[in-house]
Amino acid sequence: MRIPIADVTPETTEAEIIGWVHEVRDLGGLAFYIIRDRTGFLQVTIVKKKAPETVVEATKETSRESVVRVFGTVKATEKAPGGRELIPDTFEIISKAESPLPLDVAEKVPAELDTRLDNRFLDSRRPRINAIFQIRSNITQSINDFLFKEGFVNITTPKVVAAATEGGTELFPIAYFEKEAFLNQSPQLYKQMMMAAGFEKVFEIAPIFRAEEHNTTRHLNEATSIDVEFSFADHNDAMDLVEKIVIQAYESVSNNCENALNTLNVDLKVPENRFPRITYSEAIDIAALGIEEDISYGDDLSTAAERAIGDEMGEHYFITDWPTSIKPYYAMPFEDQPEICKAFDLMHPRMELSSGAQRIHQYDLLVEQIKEKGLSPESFEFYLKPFRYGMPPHAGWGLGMERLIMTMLNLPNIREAVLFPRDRHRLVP
Ligand code: AMO
Repeated sequence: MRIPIADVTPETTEAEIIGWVHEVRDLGGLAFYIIRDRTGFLQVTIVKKKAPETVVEATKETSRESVVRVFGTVKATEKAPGGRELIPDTFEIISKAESPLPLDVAEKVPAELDTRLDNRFLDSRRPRINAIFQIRSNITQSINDFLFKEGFVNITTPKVVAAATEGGTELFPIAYFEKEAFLNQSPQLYKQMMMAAGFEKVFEIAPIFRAEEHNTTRHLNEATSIDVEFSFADHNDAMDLVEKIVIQAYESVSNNCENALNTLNVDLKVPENRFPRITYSEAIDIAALGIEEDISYGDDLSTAAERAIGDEMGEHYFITDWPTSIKPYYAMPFEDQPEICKAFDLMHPRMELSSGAQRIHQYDLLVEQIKEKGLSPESFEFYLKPFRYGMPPHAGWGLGMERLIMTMLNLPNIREAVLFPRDRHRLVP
């Protein structure tokens, strides 16, 4: 019976393992085969004079990254990884790998990101890459668990839609019979509609599509958004919740992914319990001191501005009190000062992680704001209708999964946090 490699200890007497041939070192009379499965490595040691003929014959045929089944006696030894080696009685090639390999899984030969992404199935065999996706899986699980425990209802909203939510320029048009349709930029309108549907607390972790023109290290054309919307809540409640979610994601990874973090050489620091909150106007002042280009009140924050503020803050922080003019139509203006609104961004020193707001729940005000942005209320009819029949006050946010992972693990490129990234030039695999 096959056992995982991590379960083979120096005290084990016999073991059958199945795994990939990670490395071969043939010294003539003596050969070492390092076998890898997702739990670890095991050295198979073959003394050719002593080993069964069938074992020696099979190893002659074996190439790196072939899948093999090995059965034999386990011996404790200081010299092998994990303090044990396997002396085989049988050695069977289950699936032979062609040579040369398109990518060196053992990482002796470095590979460009493009080559790695072209061969993602091989790239992900590398323990370092595999570790990223084990951590990603843990984050997904912990966020789901947390939100379910808090009473949130998981929803699934359409990804083929008729209208833009976040602005018209970043839309992907698609062929949808005789109609004009788009890939959804955000579940924004649908999650808000679910407040009128009485769910009170909803969340969705799903793809969003953005036709970003530029190829950057922090934008994807298909990203994963963690979206939350809840009723009888304001922007402060929404900030408290996203802060909690981020901290508990760090805690979960810190508590459950020790091996993966070690493999990645990441010394994870769980953030402090409260993230500082600065206003947009304070953020502009900090940026103005730190960057060469001109920046003034009412401008969006450029990458350079975000970096300058991030350097100054040095930890996660919120930017609050944004000008109403540069936030989406659905953000609630302050009652006493309508030129600023109850929107916020959650920032990591490297980049924005999340945007959110208390939303406008009054029909007339919402129509006014849609018009103010130069959009036509008619194209939002399906969204506006629920606001006419009892819409509770509500708030929410969208948190970028890949950016959360990228900043947590200090990855240089957002593509590292996605199995099959979609960017301007990449549609396959
Ligand atoms: P926003 O457009 O700021 O807000 O998106 C929310 C978060 O999603 C992530 N994100 C991306 N990540 C990678 N590549 C992209 N192209 C990309 N675009 C967005 C970011 C960002 O902070 N409807 C609002 C949210 C809300 O108010 O609930 C929205 O979509 O981490």
